[in-house]
Amino acid sequence: MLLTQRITQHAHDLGFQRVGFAPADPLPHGDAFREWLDLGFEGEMRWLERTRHIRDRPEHLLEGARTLVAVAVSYKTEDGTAQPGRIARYAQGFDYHRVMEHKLDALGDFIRDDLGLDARTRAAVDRLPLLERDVAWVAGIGWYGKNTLLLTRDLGSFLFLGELLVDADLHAPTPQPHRNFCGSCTACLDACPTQAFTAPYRLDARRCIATLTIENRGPIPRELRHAVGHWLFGCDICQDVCPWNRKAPNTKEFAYLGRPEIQALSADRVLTLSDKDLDHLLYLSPIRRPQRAGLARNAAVVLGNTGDRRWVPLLSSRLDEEPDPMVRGHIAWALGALGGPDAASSLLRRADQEEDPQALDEIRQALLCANSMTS
Ligand code: B12
Repeated sequence: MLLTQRITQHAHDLGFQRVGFAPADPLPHGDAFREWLDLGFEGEMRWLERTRHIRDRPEHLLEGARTLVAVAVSYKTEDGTAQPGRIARYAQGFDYHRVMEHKLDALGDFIRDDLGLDARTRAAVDRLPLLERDVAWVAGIGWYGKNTLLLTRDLGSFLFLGELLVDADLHAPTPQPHRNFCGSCTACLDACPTQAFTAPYRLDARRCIATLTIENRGPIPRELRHAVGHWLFGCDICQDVCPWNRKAPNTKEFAYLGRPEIQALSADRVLTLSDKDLDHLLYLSPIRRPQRAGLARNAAVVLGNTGDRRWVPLLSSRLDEEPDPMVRGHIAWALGALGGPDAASSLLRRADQEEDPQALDEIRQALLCANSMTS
């Protein structure tokens, strides 16, 4: 059996559903990445700018790198999140970084111990500066959808990608970049509620609900809050509408199946759980990333978007008790969005005590909103 066949077989045994090989050469879409940065589309994700010249150069990640083993695994699950508040599918299970890095390290051990290759390897999953979709595309795993996600015909796009860099030549056949099967379909571009796609294959990440609810540490821009809708963490809309995802099977990987305690994390629970309880609940979960304040901010926006005034008492009590002024500002916004006399009187009461200028500004604007819909 060829080296690449044995590695592929072992990667399958480890649970990776797609495996491809590519030389560790400069990647083809490095210039597209830099143009994207020049347009400022990375927003607050300055760490992307800092890696401007290396993301398309795998050799920076492992001295003498010769080969990239690209892997993909589905995380598609039935959405089981409690309402109000939806959690993107990728985050309903355990943190994929750790699971995949661990398995890729095991693949590296297999290359050394079982195949007897004197090779150094390095696992990459999301956190290393590498254009991972470009690697998967070059390695023939799938094609770029217009929503920029890597797609396959049988597994769709609910995929995690990872790579193993190897400083040995594995004698892989020259890969063929995957053919594109999107045709004239624009369902993903049309469905985005924040109009984050400026063109096919081009996402203004500043408008993407995933950025707004996960990466963003500050306020969600007021003009985008309604469009965030019921998304508590991340967003799946541009994948949910993709025809290729309709028939894709659910994942078989235990780690990515929805965890009941995570799926039960509705927006109102986020606002009422203690820091300690939330911390325990989010053990090994990707939802830790925006920290409590980011998640509470999102929860307030979700409740404001329900249009259901039954949330006014909860929001009113949180407006008095919430320690973070940025979150108080979003709670005020939610009260303004729900409107009505009770929301207005809570806002008025808080306006007298509020010392933070930004939170006070939010309260004043929310009051205008609430008063305009007092009935
Ligand atoms: C930064 C980042 C984000 C940012 C920016 C997303 C983006 N589109 O770039 C934000 C926070 C918005 C984000 C969101 C999500 N992310 Co993210 N993210 C990343 C990260 C760390 C870097 C991506 C990057 O380099 N962006 C830079 C820009 C320039 O890339 P791009 O827009 O895709 O442009 C490329 C292509 O469009 C292509 N291209 C350009 N022009 C053209 C023209 C043609 C004709 C073609 C064919 C191609 C092409 O070349 C460009 C360079 O590669 C990667 C992990 C990694 N290290 O790669 C994960 C990664 C892309 N994310 C992932 C996931 C799962 C998500 C979410 C689904 C999570 C969620 N549910 O909320 C959403 C999806 C949103 C979306 N539609 O992209 C997965 C995607 C797996 C897949 N199937 O593709 C990755 C690969 C992580 C992983 N290891 O699995 N993410």
